[in-house]
Amino acid sequence: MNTQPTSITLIGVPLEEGSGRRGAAMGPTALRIAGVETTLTELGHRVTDSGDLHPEPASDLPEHPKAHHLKIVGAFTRALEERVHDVAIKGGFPLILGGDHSLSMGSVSGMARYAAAVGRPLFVLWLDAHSDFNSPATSPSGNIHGMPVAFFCGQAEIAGILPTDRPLVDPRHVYQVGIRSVDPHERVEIHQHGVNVFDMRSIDEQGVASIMRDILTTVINANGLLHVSFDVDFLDPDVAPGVGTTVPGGATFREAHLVMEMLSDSGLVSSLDLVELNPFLDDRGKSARVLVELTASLFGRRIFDRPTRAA
Ligand code: 6HN
Ligand code: MN
Ligand code: MN
Ligand code: MN
Repeated sequence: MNTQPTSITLIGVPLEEGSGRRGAAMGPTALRIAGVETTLTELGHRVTDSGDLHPEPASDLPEHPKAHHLKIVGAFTRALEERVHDVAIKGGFPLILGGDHSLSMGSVSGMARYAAAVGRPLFVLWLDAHSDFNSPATSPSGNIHGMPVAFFCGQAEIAGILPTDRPLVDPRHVYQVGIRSVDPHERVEIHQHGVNVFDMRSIDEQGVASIMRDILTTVINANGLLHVSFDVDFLDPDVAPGVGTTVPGGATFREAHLVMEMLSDSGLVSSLDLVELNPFLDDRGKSARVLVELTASLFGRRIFDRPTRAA
């Protein structure tokens, strides 16, 4: 069981320009108001809030008709890549308070650089309604929050945001769970590149416990690090309405909790994104509170203690 006290560094990323609408920039503030820091401190962890990133727009990046707000998203990607890498290399756990999902281009790239430095493979658990495997060439919207997985797998080199010789994530090390909205090009791409997809039908048929057991066993056997990227729209909109891209038929409260509890038991998680929370669309802080609850489960909160079992 992962009840070891962890040194957690909160990194606020008030980024909304990747999403094509306003509101997600208020996400870090809402998560702080919902008590993320005290909740984790009460579980026995050391928590440092490093504040919000506020990079200047990257003047060397072009305007791009099919990758909106590239100068802003690119600047956040660079700043977050650096910050996440620095926290991890000092032995800390980067907990990213988003912000829209384009921020994962930075967080996952930073963890990929760290994983390469320590000689371990990086795995990514992508909890989302969407595959986020578009590129500027394939995206129907031009919104970069639909592109991060393709980016950190080296399949969407968006106009030189990060060097192309950076450590990439092997698409076969990406596990997507909760998927229920995939664009036509994405469907082809994720299949071609071997991304592991557990859509909502898989959850219905197999249950999340069996899916998670298989994923965790693979990561353990590879001595891997595991980055978890939690998009609010993984959850059913009834559970968490505070997100701009709701898709009906998402994960229930209990399914999401079980995922987090099993992740906690595994002790494998190295880093976490909480993304796409849009407090402007939320119902009196409901979604922010759910995210903090789920984060508490990932960091060791239990209903009852039970004997450890192998994943
Ligand atoms: N997200 N596939 C759509 C697009 O515009 O590329 C939606 C992307 C949603 C992204 O929820 O993080
Ligand atoms: Mn997403
Ligand atoms: Mn999504
Ligand atoms: Mn391709």
